[in-house]
Amino acid sequence: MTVAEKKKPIAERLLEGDRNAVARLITWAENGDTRFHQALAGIYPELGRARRLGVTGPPGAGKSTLVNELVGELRREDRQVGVLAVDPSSPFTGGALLGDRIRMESRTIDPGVFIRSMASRDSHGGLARATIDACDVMDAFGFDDVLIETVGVGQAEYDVVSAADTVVVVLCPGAGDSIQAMKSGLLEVADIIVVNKNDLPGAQRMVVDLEEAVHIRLAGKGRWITPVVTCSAGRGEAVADVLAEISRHGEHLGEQGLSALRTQKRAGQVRLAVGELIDDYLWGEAGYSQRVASELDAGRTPYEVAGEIRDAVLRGERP
Ligand SMILES: Nc1nc2c(ncn2[C@@H]2O[C@H](COP(=O)(O)OP(=O)(O)OP(=O)(O)O)[C@@H](O)[C@H]2O)c(=O)[nH]1
Ligand SMILES: [Mg+2]
Repeated sequence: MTVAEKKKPIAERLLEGDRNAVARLITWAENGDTRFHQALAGIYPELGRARRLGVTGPPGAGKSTLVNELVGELRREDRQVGVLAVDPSSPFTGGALLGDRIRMESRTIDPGVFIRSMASRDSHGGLARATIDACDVMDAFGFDDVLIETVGVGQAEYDVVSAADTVVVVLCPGAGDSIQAMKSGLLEVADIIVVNKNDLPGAQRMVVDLEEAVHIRLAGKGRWITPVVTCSAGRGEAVADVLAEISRHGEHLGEQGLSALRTQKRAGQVRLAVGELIDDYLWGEAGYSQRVASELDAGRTPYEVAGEIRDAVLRGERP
């Protein structure tokens, strides 16, 4: 890289197809580095071309195997694919991510594919924000599809997957998975439910149970009725059916629906950012911590103190 190239704004380098810029920007996103904000301003007008697909589900359901197969299908259509393997449960690269890397290795030598594992150092909301940012980076780079894989075990993961236009929930027969999924709210986040490992007994039964559950639980939610499809990612069977449902969901949304959905998600992103900014301000620069301590010492309840802080902020008072 020449000195002149290094001086070029990173947003520009990204738009020109520099893969190092992809990696660097995603690292900034992960670390909550504020240099990302400036870079985003440079790429923002270019966003919106990539299809963003979330793949979630319980541990071991076959998400990585399915993602790998989906990537294969998409590559056959000559689409450029970015993959984000997001691991909310282990902020510092753990074994599962290494496993994912190895499983996906066959794809990593393909220049039409970019695979990145992601974690976040900060807790609440940090990973959701980083995932959205990383999707934006991949979108601006020019990937046709961005696949986000995350283990679906709780709210933090659902927040992560909310960066997607279409959410695929992967389940597999055995271990009471369908009941678990119904309890944990996985069905509610699903646009498509995949019963993977249909080479194993119990898959058909599970499809029937889930279809029933979808009709009971999700009826009237909107015109889209969450389809339940089955495949064997491990054997590479019926993966095209999953992709067909993904496309069908995209067609269902249509240009207007997609645009409305994305605006809604951007609004959520703004709320997240406002929360973080105000939080930083109050407990950093403005120094409200001291006031909290003294009011608590004076015997006030936490809610009383919180109310007073809000009122003080609204009055423009400094502590
Ligand atoms: N029998 C069978 N096994 C499968 C199938 N797909 C995946 N597996 C196996 O299931 C295990 C888990 O697959 P992964 O793709 O790692 O599952 P995952 O959901 O990504 O797992 P985590 O990321 O650890 O939550 C592996 O041993 C796979 O080989 C399938 O269609 N049939
Ligand atoms: Mg995995």
